[in-house]
Amino acid sequence: MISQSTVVLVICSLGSFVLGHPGFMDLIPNGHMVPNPCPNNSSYPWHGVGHNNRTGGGIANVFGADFLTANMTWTKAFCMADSDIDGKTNGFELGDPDCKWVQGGPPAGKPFSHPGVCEPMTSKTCIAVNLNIRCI
Ligand SMILES: *[C@@H]1O[C@H](CO)[C@@H](O)[C@H](O)[C@H]1NC(C)=O
Ligand SMILES: *[C@@H]1O[C@H](CO)[C@@H](O)[C@H](O)[C@H]1NC(C)=O
Ligand SMILES: *[C@@H]1O[C@H](CO)[C@@H](O)[C@H](O)[C@H]1NC(C)=O
Ligand SMILES: *[C@@H]1O[C@H](CO)[C@@H](O)[C@H](O)[C@H]1NC(C)=O
Ligand SMILES: [Ca+2]
Repeated sequence: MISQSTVVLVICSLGSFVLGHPGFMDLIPNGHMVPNPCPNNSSYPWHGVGHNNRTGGGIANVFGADFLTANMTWTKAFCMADSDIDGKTNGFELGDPDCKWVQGGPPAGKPFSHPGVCEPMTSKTCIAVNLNIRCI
């Protein structure tokens, strides 16, 4: 028999979903220090990398959706993709431009920008891509 607390635990685990979760941040290069491209609170990293606001929760952003498609694995294809269609690959934005990073190892460089928020945010293309992004 499945206890009520087990059910609650499972639901909570599903609720934490994509990349707001410390475990998920370890699955991408520089996952704990992705820069916040928003004008307000720009000194706080965007810990919910796969989400629409920097603290995470809710539905996935474009990068979070691609992360799920890649089975939460930093594959060459996922690294080379440009999830937020701002002309920079996910690997470039996260400091792994040559897609060499292996989980647990040091990334080639520092994170450059956000792979799930099209930048510059004020450009016409980006405003359309970033419709669900919330600056907080
Ligand atoms: C961030 O997004 C989540 C999911 O939509 C929401 O629950 C949370 O309230 C948002 N945070 C803020 C500060 O708006
Ligand atoms: C993800 O896993 C599914 C099911 O095992 C598999 O069919 C699919 O090819 C995998 N995708 C990638 C990108 O590895
Ligand atoms: C954060 O900045 C965005 C974009 O300038 C603005 O729309 C939003 O209202 C700001 N949020 C807060 C809480 O100041
Ligand atoms: C900045 O973040 C802090 C801490 O999360 C929050 O209390 C504050 O309201 C935020 N300010 C803006 C302008 O979003
Ligand atoms: Ca990009």
